[in-house]
Amino acid sequence: MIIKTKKAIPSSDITDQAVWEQRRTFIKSAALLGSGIASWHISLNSYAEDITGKALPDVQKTTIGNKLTPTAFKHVTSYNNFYEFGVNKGDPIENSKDFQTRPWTIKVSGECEAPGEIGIEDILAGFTQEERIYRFRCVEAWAMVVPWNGFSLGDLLKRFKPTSKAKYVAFQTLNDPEQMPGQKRNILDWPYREGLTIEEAMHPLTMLSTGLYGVELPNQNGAPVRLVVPWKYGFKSIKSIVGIHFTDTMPYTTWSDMAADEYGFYANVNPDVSHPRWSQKYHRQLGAGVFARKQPTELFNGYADEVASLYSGLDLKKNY
Ligand SMILES: Nc1nc2c(c(=O)[nH]1)N[C@H]1C(S)=C(S)[C@@H](COP(=O)(O)O)O[C@H]1N2
Ligand SMILES: [Mo]
Repeated sequence: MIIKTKKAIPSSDITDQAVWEQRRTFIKSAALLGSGIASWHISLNSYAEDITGKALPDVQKTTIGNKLTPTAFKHVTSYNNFYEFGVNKGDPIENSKDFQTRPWTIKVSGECEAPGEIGIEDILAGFTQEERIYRFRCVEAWAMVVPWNGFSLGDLLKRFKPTSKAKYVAFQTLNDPEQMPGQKRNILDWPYREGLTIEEAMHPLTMLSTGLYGVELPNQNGAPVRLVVPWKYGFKSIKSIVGIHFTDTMPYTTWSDMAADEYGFYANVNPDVSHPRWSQKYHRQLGAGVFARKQPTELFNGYADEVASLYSGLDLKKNY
């Protein structure tokens, strides 16, 4: 009689609940894997799907990076580092929704003949917005390919006429704890600050970005204006900039001050210099999925032909 009853019970009921759940998970992930491959294939052509935001007027297409396949917009705009809005990758998109980026002014000061200010409207109207597809590599070993919109930082800097004493350029993010809840916590020495040598700042690849994928920068990506330095680790690409200062001494930078053994001033992408807690030899492409193979990271993130000459004579293992 017991045997008879058992036979009558559907298999789902006699299967131990955990085993059942496990099997369902397996079936689900097998299905996901299948669809993952399919959507990866589609995403080669449709990275631009789901783009939301205010279109930038007159973005000039360029050939820079036109052989690279951009990462999907949704990944680039939902997996962020922007500690002013929280320390988890999913925090900035949630916590920056109400961030006010108008009016916005960048103050330019220090070793220059024409210090002054420039408003975001003049930045948008006064400089040709180009599309440049750049690789972007974070210290945490994730990478992405982004069609950034903007122009060479040097074109803006020249207007303020830096003097021969301007050996470095320092940058500063907005300091506004009311709008940036992360700044109410003592996690970094606010405001976020970064710096470049004047040669790096004037290099034509170094970009002041006002948008991505043809739309104005989403708040979580550093609206309304941020730096993009494609051969350096992501933390050099400071967001929501309000201050630019020319100086003759190497400026204070937030991360290298906080953990000098982990983050250097130069921070050039270098597979041969490990972060103390992990190797930098490989990276994973954002959105490629957990089954995707790691890819080897290149010196200067693949931009050695363009920028290696900036560092001739510099020991890149010491000066990381
Ligand atoms: N002001 C500010 N800028 C910042 C950061 C930050 O926390 N605050 N994070 C940096 C780091 S560590 C990275 S990897 C990039 C991430 O840029 P993304 O979110 O557009 O990918 O922004 C950089 N710029
Ligand atoms: Mo980063």
